[in-house]
Amino acid sequence: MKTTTKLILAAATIALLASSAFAQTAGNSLTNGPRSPGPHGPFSASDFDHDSQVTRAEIDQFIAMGPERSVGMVAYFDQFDLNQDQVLDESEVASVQPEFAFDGSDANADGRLTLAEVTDYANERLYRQMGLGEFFDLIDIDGDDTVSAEEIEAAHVSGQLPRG
Ligand SMILES: [Ca+2]
Ligand SMILES: [Ca+2]
Ligand SMILES: [Ca+2]
Repeated sequence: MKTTTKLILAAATIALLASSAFAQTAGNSLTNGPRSPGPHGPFSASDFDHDSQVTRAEIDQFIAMGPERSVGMVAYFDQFDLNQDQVLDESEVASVQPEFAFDGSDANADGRLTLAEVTDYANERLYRQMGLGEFFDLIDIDGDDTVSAEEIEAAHVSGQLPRG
């Protein structure tokens, strides 16, 4: 066998291994949850300038990065359940954009999502049940278009924003 042929085969093998490792990771995140959870949920993820508060501009930018965040997870599920059988089968799951929209909700890790699984997952956090802009308004008690560190802490205390 020529050296170049061997090299091509080696490269193909590496590519195959890399793609199966990627598929493994993607399957796990569908089951195991958001890739970068923080202590303040969406207010950790959207504090882009790390000043411990979230402005309207920051939350709007975060929503634009994940359209499911504008409507809540159950409403977003409906958009991908094309045959309306209350299950996202593997082909429907494959059509989900962004890919991470339902991360964490595949409780039995079978690669399919039932409406019950997504509803149960959404019910664990108020911010998964409603549009994130609406949730921002709820936590922004003084209505100054900024969720301050104090308002985040108040939401932890009230239970509207569980820690972690
Ligand atoms: Ca900020
Ligand atoms: Ca379906
Ligand atoms: Ca405020």
